Amino acid sequence: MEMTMRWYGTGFDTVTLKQIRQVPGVTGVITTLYDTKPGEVWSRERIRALKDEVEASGLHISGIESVNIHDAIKIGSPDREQYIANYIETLENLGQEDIHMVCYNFMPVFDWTRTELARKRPDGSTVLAYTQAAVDALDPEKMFESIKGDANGSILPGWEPERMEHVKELFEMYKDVDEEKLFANLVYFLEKIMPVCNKYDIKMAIHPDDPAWSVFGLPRIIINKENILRMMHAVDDVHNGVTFCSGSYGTNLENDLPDMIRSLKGRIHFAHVRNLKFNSPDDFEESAHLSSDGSFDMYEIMKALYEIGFDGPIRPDHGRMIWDEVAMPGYGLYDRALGATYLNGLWEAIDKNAKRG
Ligand SMILES: [Mn+2]
Repeated sequence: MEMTMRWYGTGFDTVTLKQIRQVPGVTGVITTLYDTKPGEVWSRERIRALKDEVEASGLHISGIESVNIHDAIKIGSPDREQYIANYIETLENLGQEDIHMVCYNFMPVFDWTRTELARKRPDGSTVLAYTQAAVDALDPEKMFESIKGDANGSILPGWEPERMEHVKELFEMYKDVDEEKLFANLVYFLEKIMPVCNKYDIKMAIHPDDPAWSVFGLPRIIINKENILRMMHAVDDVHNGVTFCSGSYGTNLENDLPDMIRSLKGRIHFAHVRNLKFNSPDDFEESAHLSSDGSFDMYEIMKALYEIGFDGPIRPDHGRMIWDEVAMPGYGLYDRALGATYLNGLWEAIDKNAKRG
């Protein structure tokens, strides 16, 4: 595996490439063109400029998170052909710039959903949290308003204000899209892009829906082992793979994370590893990465990744806000650096144990 950190780009991220370069063991970044809109073609020039900037800092681009999917593709409306053509052009440009891993998601309307961006924990740190009761009590159109105030002035990925202004229309557009239709639209998209992925060896890595169940009555499909294996078989190509995100699949306590990792051997192209602390099955908060701080056994998760021979990029996922840092919720420097170091420590121990037999 290669340890990486997510970086949103100059002007969007409070964390600098220089800082990331100084986190022990981190050699790459997972980045994006944060100011492009879903459906827009990424030009080769802009990709190259981003690459040059990252490489000048002594790091390299380990993959893209994300190239977002336009709603027309998820809905399956006639204009999807144009947006798929644009997506293919973006993949071509990325491939020509020697970038080989692209993370994306297929969640309707909302990206990841949390009900609090700054829940205070006993140690004074603040974390992202979710409680089903808060979602059930909320009008989806107010969802954006309700979390915006805690965002520390940053634009949250998947929660772009210009999209959120049209939440009502988006719900209307998805009204005939059930889980089967969404699944069929995903398969349609994947079949169209596989030739360009094969040509440039671009590994597509779908990010799970977060939380791993339906919110506000919207369909959600990338939520468990059964569904993800169905998707792997529907388009049986190594370039059709997954981002294994422990914090997203782990929102459903019925998902056995090490078992899922083992059954996805060869198809995990990217890993997000983080811990969650459950207060009840439908109230959880994003704890520190350490096993003892949350509900997951992080050793077993890393061991499963090791045992399947995972060799893609891995990154600590959302971190807590600590030491008075002001940053995009989940994406401060300090706690993610602690997470990267902890995960590297687990990996070293697992590796040395394995080699000693
Ligand atoms: Mn994730």
